[in-house]
Amino acid sequence: MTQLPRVITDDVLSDNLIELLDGKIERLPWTTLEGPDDDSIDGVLTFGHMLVTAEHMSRFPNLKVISNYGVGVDHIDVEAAHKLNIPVGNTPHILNGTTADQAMTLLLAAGRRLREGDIYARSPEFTYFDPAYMLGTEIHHQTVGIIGLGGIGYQIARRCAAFDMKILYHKRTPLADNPDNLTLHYVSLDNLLEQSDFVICICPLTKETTGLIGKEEFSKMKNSAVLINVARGPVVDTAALTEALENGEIYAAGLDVTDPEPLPRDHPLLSLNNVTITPHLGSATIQTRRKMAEISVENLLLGLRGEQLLHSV
Ligand code: 8YV
Repeated sequence: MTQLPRVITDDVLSDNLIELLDGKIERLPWTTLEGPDDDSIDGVLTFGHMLVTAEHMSRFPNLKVISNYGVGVDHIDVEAAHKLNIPVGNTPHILNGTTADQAMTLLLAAGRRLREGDIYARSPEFTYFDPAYMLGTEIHHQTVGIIGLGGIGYQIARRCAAFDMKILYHKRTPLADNPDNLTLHYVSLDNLLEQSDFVICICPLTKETTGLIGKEEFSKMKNSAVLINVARGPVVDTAALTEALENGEIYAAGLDVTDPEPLPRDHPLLSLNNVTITPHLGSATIQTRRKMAEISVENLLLGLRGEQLLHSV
């Protein structure tokens, strides 16, 4: 019997992944990564955001591929992998629309106080209608500032255009390709923070973007502004965000990611009414997660055979 490739995977995998990997690899537990040197390991498949460091890679001299289920690879030392000629696969493009939908879900929910409204509508206190309660902030015709206008950011911009919003964006270099001819205004980060009613973070997590939105940045934002983070938790300084929300420096926040993730259960952010949090659901639809499983498994199998991956970073 031929030996199956030996692949370290997260201990918890989705049913999609389990089905697609069946009979194709020998699955090894995540603890293998922390174990002794092993020249029989062929691949690593990351499902969540467990760290894969240079030190890990150095212990497996025959590692042929690291395949990530997701587009963001900030939990993998990509530079170290490149030095060792280990391709790192990811699943871009297919989740752009879905993650943009999640950004809009949070924008609408935070702006129109969906979380509080839902709780109130179910509570015994809701006995009469009062036109003065729970006023939110307008969304259509407001100004949105998108930080990081990549594939997902562009899909967010398309959705904001449909809400008649004025769209500002900031990224390292102005957008080269605008296939839908959207009216987009390239501005500095300071201008974006000062002018936006909604600030949406959707940039990759890098050394440069870690702590990008902190105390100083909140002080530049409008008191009526809403912050949305669908990027990675550490892009926003959690302590500064908590303070800004508590002190009314900004109006509300909608977070799909936090730092740390999850937050400790007694974290003050969790008791604030003006924050709406989802547990990292950016790409969490049945259809998109299926496609992510297919692409990450295809990347893994191609890498194990020494062939070019469908998508790599
Ligand atoms: C994934 C994500 O679901 O793709 C990404 O970068 O943040 C999410 O959409 C997550 O990474 C799953 O591992």
